[in-house]
Amino acid sequence: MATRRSRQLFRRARRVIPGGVNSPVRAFGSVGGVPRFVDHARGARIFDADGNEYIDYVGSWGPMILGHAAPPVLRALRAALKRGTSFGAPTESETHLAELICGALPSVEQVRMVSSGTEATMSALRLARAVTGRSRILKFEGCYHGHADSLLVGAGSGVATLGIPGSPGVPQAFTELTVQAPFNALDAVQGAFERWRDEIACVIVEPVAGNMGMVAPEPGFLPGLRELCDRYGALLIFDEVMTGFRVAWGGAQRLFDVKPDLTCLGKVVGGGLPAAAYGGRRELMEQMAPEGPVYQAGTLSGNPLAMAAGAETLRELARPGSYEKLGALADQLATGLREAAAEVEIPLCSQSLGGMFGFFFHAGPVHDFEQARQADAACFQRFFRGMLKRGVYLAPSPFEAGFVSLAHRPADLRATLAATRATLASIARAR
Ligand code: KE4
Repeated sequence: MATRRSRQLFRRARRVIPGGVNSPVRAFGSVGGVPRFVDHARGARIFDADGNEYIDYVGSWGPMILGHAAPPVLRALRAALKRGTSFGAPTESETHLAELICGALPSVEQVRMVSSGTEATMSALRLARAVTGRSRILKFEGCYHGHADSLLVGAGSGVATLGIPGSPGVPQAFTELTVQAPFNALDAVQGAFERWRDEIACVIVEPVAGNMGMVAPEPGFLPGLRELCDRYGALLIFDEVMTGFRVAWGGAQRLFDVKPDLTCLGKVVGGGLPAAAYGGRRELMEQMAPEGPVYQAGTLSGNPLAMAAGAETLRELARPGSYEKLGALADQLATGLREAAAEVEIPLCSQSLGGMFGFFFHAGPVHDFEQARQADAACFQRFFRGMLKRGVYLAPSPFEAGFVSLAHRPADLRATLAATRATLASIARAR
């Protein structure tokens, strides 16, 4: 497979951009090789600078749920472009997208638009601390909520532990207020509340974890978090930046019938443009400036182009049958991966929910980050590179989820599963 042009572009990029990328995972650090510089994309496929074509399961890390360059979204963007690109003043398009979000999510009466998932979670944490008057937050090991300082904590142990900086530049003082527990470990959360009772402002969780690979909540985990937060007066924050409008129209909160106090959204709600949001009950959101005292602001918050792309994406997703189709595609992929691995006796477990899927080179089950880390990273790397060579573009890290779109066709799935069988067979032969 030719990669000469990507290689040249990567060398040139590294001279002026750290690591040659504007987000670390894109550099292929976990899988090696040359990151493919994308020239263009359409539907379920991306085309790189060397003219190679790939069936895409990254979808820009979730936003491209309709497929790339979806005609309705391009039409909406062309119409918005004619009116200008950014005003720093309110527009009806922001209210329209906010109405769509509030109509879809049972727990959201008001929502504030921001420009990234990091901003959404950072603001939700500030609001939770403000309304409770408490400073500690509890998050889960392996869950990623963007790169705000208090959320960049290193991996903990098997019990609830005080966060340690997960990156240079994050002061110890910022992470000491972050308690970390294993995902799915309700007992560890209970223990944390018993230890730090009325100090914990909120629990923030990816209701379906997608940043340690895909790990589903165990039965009772999410309702248990709801009950513990109610018992100890803490807020429950669902970080649905990835799961919102991805696993179901109303997100994971509707799928699992658990109402968080605050919800963070991103990715799909921007339709491929920079937009994210956080929202919840009116009594909470009214605390946000200018109505209330809690400050948060953003030059490009509610950008009209992003609002147009987001609203059109949700309008298309609202059509009957969208989530049945997404679910069937992701399920077919997860099942095919499992069956292909079993044929050559390579340990692999996989799962899917709505339009997202995940797999581990691990016999399974995987319930938390500790188990996710035991998966065979070398096998993942060989699999990723074999699939890339065969024209299938997966997330370049074992600790990510995969995404299908409404543009993926049965032929794409057939080609993907053929590439899967060929790649796994070559891995098995090399063992
Ligand atoms: P952004 O700041 O990247 O828009 O959103 C941060 C974020 C928050 N919450 C969840 C659950 C997320 O998954 C993310 C970002 N996801 C990663 C990939 N898993 C984005 C890709 C990247 O970092 O380049």
